[in-house]
Amino acid sequence: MRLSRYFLPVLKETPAEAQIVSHRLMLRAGMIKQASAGIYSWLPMGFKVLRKLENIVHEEQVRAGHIPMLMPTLQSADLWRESGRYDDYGEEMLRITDRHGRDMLYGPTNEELITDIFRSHVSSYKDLPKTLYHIQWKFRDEIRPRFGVMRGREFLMKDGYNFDLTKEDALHAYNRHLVSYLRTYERMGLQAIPMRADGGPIGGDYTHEFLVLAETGESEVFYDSEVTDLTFGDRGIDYDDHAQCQAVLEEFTSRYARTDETHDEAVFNENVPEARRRQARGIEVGQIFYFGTKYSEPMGATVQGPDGKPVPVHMGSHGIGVSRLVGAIIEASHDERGIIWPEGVTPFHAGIVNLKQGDAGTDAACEEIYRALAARGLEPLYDDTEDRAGAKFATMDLIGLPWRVTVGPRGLKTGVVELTSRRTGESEELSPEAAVARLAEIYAPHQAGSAPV
Ligand code: P5A
Repeated sequence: MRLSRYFLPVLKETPAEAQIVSHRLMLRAGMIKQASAGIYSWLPMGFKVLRKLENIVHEEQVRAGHIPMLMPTLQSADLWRESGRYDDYGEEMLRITDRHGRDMLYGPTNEELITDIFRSHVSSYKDLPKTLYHIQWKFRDEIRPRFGVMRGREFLMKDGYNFDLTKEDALHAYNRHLVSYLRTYERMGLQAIPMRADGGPIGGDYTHEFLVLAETGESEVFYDSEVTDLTFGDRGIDYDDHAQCQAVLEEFTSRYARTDETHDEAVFNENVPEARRRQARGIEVGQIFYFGTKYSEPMGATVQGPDGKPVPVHMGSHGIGVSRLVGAIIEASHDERGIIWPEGVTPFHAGIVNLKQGDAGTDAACEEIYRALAARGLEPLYDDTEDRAGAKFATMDLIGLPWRVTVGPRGLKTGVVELTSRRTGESEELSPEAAVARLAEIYAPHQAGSAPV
């Protein structure tokens, strides 16, 4: 993409309404624009990051054997009356009446809708297990939407739902989700720690939240510092292997790590040596639930069991806050000059800065690097504007592309360009070909899969 043709409305001023750094940087970098309280338009660069996160989520869900689909945002109130949640959900639910006077709602979550789909089409235990998921906008009429996309009213969620014959199978689905979530967040350059939590309006008392530690996080958390040493890495996993998935769950959840909803000071003090006790704040980027037959029983989602008798299926639901993650990644990765995107989620792989726009040699060298990067499957953002070098550098630093190639007449005289890391600020002088080859090498591990849906 050439910057002269793109739509990147960066702001010079720091917007006064933004209280936390991710919100400020998303506005300044031209990623989002507030449409109304807690509701945002995703401008091109913000949208690009959102799509990258969606792709990672899809890839990891499909890898775990989960099936993508799409349900609508608007739902009929009748289904929610069946489960009993229509009245329970309270003021967070946006209720709408259509022209025929029918009660509708903008879905805050989809347990009822998916249970209805399941009961209409699945009748035998032989069709189990099944896990279906989608990535769709949700609406929760939060009393205090704030912090930009972190606590929106409209937000993008990946929500998945498992249907199993037995509790044991459903707990395997739970473990499978835990493993796939660990992989998902690590690919986004994040450490998200599973912590014992509370079921809230979704239900169930077996649930973990995934938290990214950050001072601006809305959740208060208590944990054994050893949990921050754990990484999933690139180990192999067989998602059908119950014992393997259970072992990962135990590895990642056996140490004390809880949100304030379930924190128990006595247990904390007794089980964690004082030097390892931590109290901090975190951003909740996902939550997994096992709730058994809470929805299947009242809604009649039964299958014929092996003995011919109908049994309600065991269910769980599993959510990732996709739009919130954009903010969470920025909270975890920025400096005073702007965003620093992890390679796995960056909107463009590298910026190209032309120090002397209009100079035939410099322009040609930039065009060649642009073409060569694209030929390697990389997407550069070429600053081909007439701005001064200082302004071009400031924009690149603000929008946070992990790598910058700087091209100027002086370097070209000796056949070199400069490759600079946004994270360390370190620069290397290389031939244009070597710079392209180096970027291809850096990004190779992040280009492995193509999105399955
Ligand atoms: C699990 C999937 C559920 O709704 N039902 C379907 C279950 N869980 S949850 O924890 O309530 O939400 C899942 C994730 O969505 C994100 N999230 C939000 N993101 C931005 N703004 C909000 N107002 C908001 N509310 C929830 C969180 O990341 C949460 O973990």
